[in-house]
Amino acid sequence: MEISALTRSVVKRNHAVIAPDGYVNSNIAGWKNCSANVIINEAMGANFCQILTTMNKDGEIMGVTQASEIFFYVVRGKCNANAGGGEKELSKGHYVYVPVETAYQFNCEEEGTQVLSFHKVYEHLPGGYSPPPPVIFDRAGGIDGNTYLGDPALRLQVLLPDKPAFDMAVNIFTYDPGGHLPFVETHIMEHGLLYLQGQGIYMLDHEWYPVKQGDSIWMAPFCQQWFTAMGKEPAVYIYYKNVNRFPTTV
Ligand code: UGY
Ligand code: MN
Repeated sequence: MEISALTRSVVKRNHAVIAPDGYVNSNIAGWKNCSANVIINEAMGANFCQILTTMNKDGEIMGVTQASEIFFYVVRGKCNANAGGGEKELSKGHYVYVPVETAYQFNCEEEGTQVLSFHKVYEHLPGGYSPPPPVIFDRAGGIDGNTYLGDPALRLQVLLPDKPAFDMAVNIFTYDPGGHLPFVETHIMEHGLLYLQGQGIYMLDHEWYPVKQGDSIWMAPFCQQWFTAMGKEPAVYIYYKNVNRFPTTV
């Protein structure tokens, strides 16, 4: 018998592990017939937001970005997407980057379609010499997984262009069973991630967590991090990282 008083989820000062068993839905204006779970946001201490939305019958995700850009990724199912005048049919692995001040609309074509989104207040480049990035429609399946730091057990797909106009990176990290980060990372950049496949052990600030498909993790700036994949299939997670801005204000 499962005991409902137990969970693997934890929320700490500088990291969180959120398993789906703890989800409670929120209502988001303009997002209709959807179950939206705000997994990470400022209330937790983060500087960005991660939402996992399940679209029910006639589900619709609609709005106009203001100060925040949004990256949408289809985890499963099918939907139709409009953003900045462009329109596309999306299925698993397709994604859309919506810059600031841009209208977007997603309509569910298959009940149960799940969409992950990362939201961040866009930091304009000083001097205003570079415009914000454009809308991007793409799919992860078309992006090469480059070997990470010389280890063929680790592959990294970089979903957004590595250009100064972008202040957000979203990557997909694949680890073969037994593959692991080559060192404990200690860095100022923040992460939000969702496990798309597999399982393993994450070390967050010297605490050890078993994690698997469906789990999310928040890592605050300087949260120390290390991961190793376990099991019979590769472990795969998609993650957010703030990039390309000088973070010091003093
Ligand atoms: O990009 C990164 O910092 C990445 N290697 N971190 C992580 O997967 N925890
Ligand atoms: Mn990292």
